[in-house]
Amino acid sequence: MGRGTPGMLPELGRGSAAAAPRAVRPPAWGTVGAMPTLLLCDFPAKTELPRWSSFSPFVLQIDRALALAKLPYEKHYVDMLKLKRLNPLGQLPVLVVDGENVADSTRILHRIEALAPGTMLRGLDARGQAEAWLWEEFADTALYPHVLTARWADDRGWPVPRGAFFGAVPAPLRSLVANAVRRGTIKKLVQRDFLRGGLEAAYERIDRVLDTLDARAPEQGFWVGEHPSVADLGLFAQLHSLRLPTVAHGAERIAARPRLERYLDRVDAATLPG
Ligand SMILES: N[C@@H](CCC(=O)N[C@@H](CS)C(=O)NCC(=O)O)C(=O)O
Repeated sequence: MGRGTPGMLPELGRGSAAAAPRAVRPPAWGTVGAMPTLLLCDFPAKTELPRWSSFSPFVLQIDRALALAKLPYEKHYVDMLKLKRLNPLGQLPVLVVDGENVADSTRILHRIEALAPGTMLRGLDARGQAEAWLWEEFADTALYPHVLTARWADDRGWPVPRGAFFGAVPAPLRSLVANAVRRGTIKKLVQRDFLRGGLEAAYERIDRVLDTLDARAPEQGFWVGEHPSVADLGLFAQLHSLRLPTVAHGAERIAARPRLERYLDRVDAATLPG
């Protein structure tokens, strides 16, 4: 599980990346040959930290979801020049399911639930399931900008993406390209109304959100029930990424909230691949 497969070419998988989600009949487990072949595509940069399987919170989320569902899979590190062949939107993760490219973390979670029914929403009634999906959506849209801000906009975090993501760019162009990508990321954060008031205002907002999550974090069990669900996968992926040890000012913000930290440690232990 989680090992690279440099020989495979998922870019050539059947594309369904931008298509609407469709119902998938779960395979008949126990039937010889019914187990789907799963390939999780990630960026080539590695954190070298075992509990942070990816720099991407969304890829990390799918790593943890596949571990929770106990679905065996391989990891594939994409050639960035071919990313749009894999997903026309140019984003990761993409999960290749028997040769079909499935993009977008939320769509992938739905597919995992179809492949291994009950694993993403264990023990939840219809209302609990709806709530779990809403928290997952909240995490994807409202928490991800915090991760980007801490790494890309803050000068203290910038050495991490600068050092990890641009190694393939020829040396004379490297800082030009890195700075252009950084400017583009900051511009998108401003457009999303997240950084419009500057870094200090963004951190004020981050701290308010983290305080609220700390107050809401369960002391036992998981976010919406006794078992881990898509709510935990979404929240964990973003908040665990915010506490990437090499971005100390992000990690300190989580460490300052012990209730939230204990909750994250519980999700970490329950979803660690291996
Ligand atoms: N809605 C997508 C968002 C995925 C996403 O933003 N992935 C980032 C990496 S963490 C990415 O591919 N960024 C490249 C880009 O947006 O150009 C999902 O949930 O999978």
